[in-house]
Amino acid sequence: MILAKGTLHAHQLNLIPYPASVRVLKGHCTVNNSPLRVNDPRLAPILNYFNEEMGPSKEISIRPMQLVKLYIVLSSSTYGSYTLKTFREQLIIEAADIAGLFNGLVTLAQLYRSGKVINGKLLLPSLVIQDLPRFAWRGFLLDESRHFFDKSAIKKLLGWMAYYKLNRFHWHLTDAHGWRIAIKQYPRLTSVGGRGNNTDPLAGVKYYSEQDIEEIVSYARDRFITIIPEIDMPGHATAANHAYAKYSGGNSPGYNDFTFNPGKDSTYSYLSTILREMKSLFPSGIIYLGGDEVSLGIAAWDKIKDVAGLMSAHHLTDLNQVEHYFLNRVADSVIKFGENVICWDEAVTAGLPIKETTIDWWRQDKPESLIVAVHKGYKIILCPRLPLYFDFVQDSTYRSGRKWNKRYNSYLDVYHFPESSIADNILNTHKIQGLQANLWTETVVSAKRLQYLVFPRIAGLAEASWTEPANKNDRMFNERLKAHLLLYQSKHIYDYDPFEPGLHPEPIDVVSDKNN
Ligand code: TNX
Repeated sequence: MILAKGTLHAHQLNLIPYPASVRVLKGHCTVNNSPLRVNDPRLAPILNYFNEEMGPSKEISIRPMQLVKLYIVLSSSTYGSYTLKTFREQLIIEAADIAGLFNGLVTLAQLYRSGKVINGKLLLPSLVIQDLPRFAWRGFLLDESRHFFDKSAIKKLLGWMAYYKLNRFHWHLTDAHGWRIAIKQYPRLTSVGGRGNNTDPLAGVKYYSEQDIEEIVSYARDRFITIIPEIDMPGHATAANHAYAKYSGGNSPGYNDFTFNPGKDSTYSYLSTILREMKSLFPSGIIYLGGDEVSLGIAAWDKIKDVAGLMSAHHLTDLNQVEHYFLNRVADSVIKFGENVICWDEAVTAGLPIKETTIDWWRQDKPESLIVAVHKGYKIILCPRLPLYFDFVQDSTYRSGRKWNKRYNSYLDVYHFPESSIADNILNTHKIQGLQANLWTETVVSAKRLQYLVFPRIAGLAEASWTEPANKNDRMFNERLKAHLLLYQSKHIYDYDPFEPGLHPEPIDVVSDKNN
């Protein structure tokens, strides 16, 4: 780029997600790259992320610390919106709330990286950016049951999420292959349920302690990311059932101990104790109750006396009604202790309370499920397998990972969502809270493969969930993305390079049998 008068184009600032409006003015803003400080000391904590992310640079001489003026202004603007102004030696961010100030700081961090160092000073263009998010929920899911990563991998991921203004981390902590969160009242959940993973049933016990969770929750909070924990139920409960067999819902072909037993009162008090502990660890105000793929293990319920008893006591005529009864009873107890709930879209017909429930639509082959959610008036998150499952491959040459009838998810497919496949009349209902990409980890064991699946699709996700369609543009995005690929390289991220796919070969952890 840079700074020859009048030649700088706003896209050359390499901002991802692209802001609602960027006005480049004449002249420069001169800054140094030493830690920022703020005009209001009460706001100092929100600089932690910026100062950690940017660090003091060796390239730039250390002068008195750069002052950034942060103002909370009275206005009714969208949560998280901000105005950023740079001119002469002034950096000013105005927002109606603290999340907006943080978003402005993240944009400033990206601007720093597109500035030019001249004579030991960093020159930025003078500009005014006015920005607001398209969606409130800009999410990412990581499955830690199939394979466990660790605290440092999670922090790295949260750091990148913040850099891309993603603000919801859906933590899939329990499933068939491992229970990954310590619960005080039920220690066997981790000592037994934490053993093994999707590729090695004998792998050592792995889980997060209460202290680990506190540390990660506060790390996320400093980056304005809310963590939504998931305890998957009544299906995907195999690991828990190995620990406490008395709550198992029995065996069905290929799916032994897959569900909790919906017929016993004690199952509900067990789960409600667990969920209360979750509430005390996660200040999200919302707990994920799963509800997916119960049909895989439901046949087992036919053989259980307690279930037959429940059905006659509550006049339930089939197992689907039992599944709905289960979800309602657990949701009721969670809502009673003050939390909202979120479930996969199978739960859309379960009759869960509209006001307190959010539905995650993941089955792109079941558009009717999304339509029912809209008609019933649920809040909705869009995370369809196509294009938002990051365990799906992003290139036809991949040998591991999923496809769907030969279709897969390139970074541009992610970028063009949701207007590429969701009708305007659905998007305009205001029920759509936002988007989420899901990384299931059946084929992901190493941090290297995790990075390869996440980068650069996370950049596409950022712009898909933040930027209005009128400001989205493939060619410009590609140019900005090239600068981000250089950043990945300098941070030792093992990314997929869409411009030179051979550059980084696919790291294969598991040869997948689902590659259709
Ligand atoms: C479906 S998405 C699942 C997960 C798998 C994923 C693999 C969902 C609610 N259930 O349990 O890991 O497919 O792509």
